[in-house]
Amino acid sequence: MDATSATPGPKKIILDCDPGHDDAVALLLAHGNPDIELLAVTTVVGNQTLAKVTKNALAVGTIAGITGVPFAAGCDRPLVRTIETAPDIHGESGMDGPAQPESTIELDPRHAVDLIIDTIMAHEPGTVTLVPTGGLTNIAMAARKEPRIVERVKEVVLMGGGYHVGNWSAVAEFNIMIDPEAAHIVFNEKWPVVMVGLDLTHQALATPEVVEQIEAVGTGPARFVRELMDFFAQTYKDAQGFDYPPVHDPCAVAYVIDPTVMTTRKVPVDIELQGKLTLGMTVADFRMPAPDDCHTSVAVDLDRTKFWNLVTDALVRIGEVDLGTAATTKTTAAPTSAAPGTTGVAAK
Ligand SMILES: [Ca+2]
Repeated sequence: MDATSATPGPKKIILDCDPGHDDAVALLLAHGNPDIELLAVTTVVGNQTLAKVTKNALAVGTIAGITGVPFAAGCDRPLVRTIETAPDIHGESGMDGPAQPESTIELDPRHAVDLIIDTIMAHEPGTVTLVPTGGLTNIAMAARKEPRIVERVKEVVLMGGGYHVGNWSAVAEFNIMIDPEAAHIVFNEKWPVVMVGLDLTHQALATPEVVEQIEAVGTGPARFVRELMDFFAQTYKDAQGFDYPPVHDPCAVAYVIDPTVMTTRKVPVDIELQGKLTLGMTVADFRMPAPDDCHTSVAVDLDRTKFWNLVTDALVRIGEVDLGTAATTKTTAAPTSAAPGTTGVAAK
């Protein structure tokens, strides 16, 4: 695989998610950005039960006006561990805050693991990027059920982990910690893995300026994001002491759209499965230059202006969505930077 050659046309992704306030923004970004071709949306237990996050994914798909993209539900529990959800961050529904419309999207009858495998095998090798923004259960299962996907996938760009902080323990991040065995499988398969972890996503804070920029888009989907951020801000303040909430998941999508939105560093990463205090830690070995066969890298610094402008631009392009028919009124041209009437978010 030649990762350096630019593939013509939009980048094909499968979004494997557990909506989730930030997963919702990731889905809107993937749908609204013209450089992304969303092949499938799959769900996995995580922020809430599988039933709840799947309902949420379908609701976001409806709000975004997504049509013609299969949505499938996946694993309803981790490989080994008992289910652990995050109601203190995402509420009882998994996406508390805004009202949810009745979904107009019908769930694909396939299991998400099969949809992931079918989709990868149906496309040319090296063309499909996996973007997991929840626990890694579905991705690990897919790699075990059909090992040929490992060579076919272009890369795995995941939100999870952190090389110097955790959020579910002192050193482990939620998506990795809820299914560390699955994470171990995904990080140890020899596909390229880009870990967009807390080191990076804690730079993607929905500050008042960011929320204002999004709200200025003035559409239903933009108001939905604003309401998501209002709820997220409160829980992140109460549960983790953040002034503004980190909007993790769209960072992974943004990397696929434009890798220059962040810096990355090649480094061996493995998952701790034994430690009493360190279970689920993404252990990055920075002692030496990465070996030639190193297939993992970690995200380091975010270009905040570029990132939030991508999110805003996607909302502008999605435009107003008629929830009666879920038909979109996409604009044909969108400004290259910020929404009309806004000036973009200053970095820092
Ligand atoms: Ca998520």
